[in-house]
Amino acid sequence: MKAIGPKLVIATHNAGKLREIRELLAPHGIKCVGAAELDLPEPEETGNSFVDNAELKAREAADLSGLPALADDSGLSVDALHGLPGIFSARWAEDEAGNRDFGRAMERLWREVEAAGEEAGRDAHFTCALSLAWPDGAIQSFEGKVHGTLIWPPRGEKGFGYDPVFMAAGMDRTFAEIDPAKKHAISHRAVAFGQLVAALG
Ligand code: ITT
Repeated sequence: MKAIGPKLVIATHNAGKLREIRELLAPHGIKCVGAAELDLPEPEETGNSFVDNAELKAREAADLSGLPALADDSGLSVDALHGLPGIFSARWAEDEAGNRDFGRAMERLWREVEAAGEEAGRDAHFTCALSLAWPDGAIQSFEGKVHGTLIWPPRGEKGFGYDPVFMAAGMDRTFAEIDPAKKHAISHRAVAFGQLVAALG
């Protein structure tokens, strides 16, 4: 894979993701700059998959900044809802004005899971697609998942997004109750990062 540096644009406007990506990149000595710091716009996510959307975000940021750019597209897929909200995870939290409220998104999620009945189960997984785009047109993508179950009511104050309702397989606390280091040991984002770092060689 091509080298990244001296500076990498993190093509996200999500503060929770940016924090996690910085933590995951910290041991690799890569200097990062967030999309908001560079005043980069938030592209419309028109893709039909996590990888499609990660690629369009990374491509736009690399083209506009002239620097290598890393984008993350991620979400929570619920078996009982046939994979929803999936790529619509952020959109489920938005009102008509575009303001996000994940309390509301989690309530909708639970309401729909209950409507699906107990036999539909409570299994869910997070997916994270990471795409690295270079200004010369090169692009490379990676995808990680973590499986678990939904719990109700939401628990914990750490993390972001849907973390308070997700318990990874083998754990007895939600992603919002565990320390960031524990989440980084197993999360969908950490799995995708492992692949990216291995490809960097
Ligand atoms: P950018 O596109 O600017 O990166 P976004 O929030 O719009 O930010 P996505 O379209 O990828 O990003 O939406 C993913 C949503 O899925 C995100 O808003 C979270 O609510 C949720 N999500 C992703 N990873 C998560 C995690 O580790 N823990 C909890 N929720 C997560």
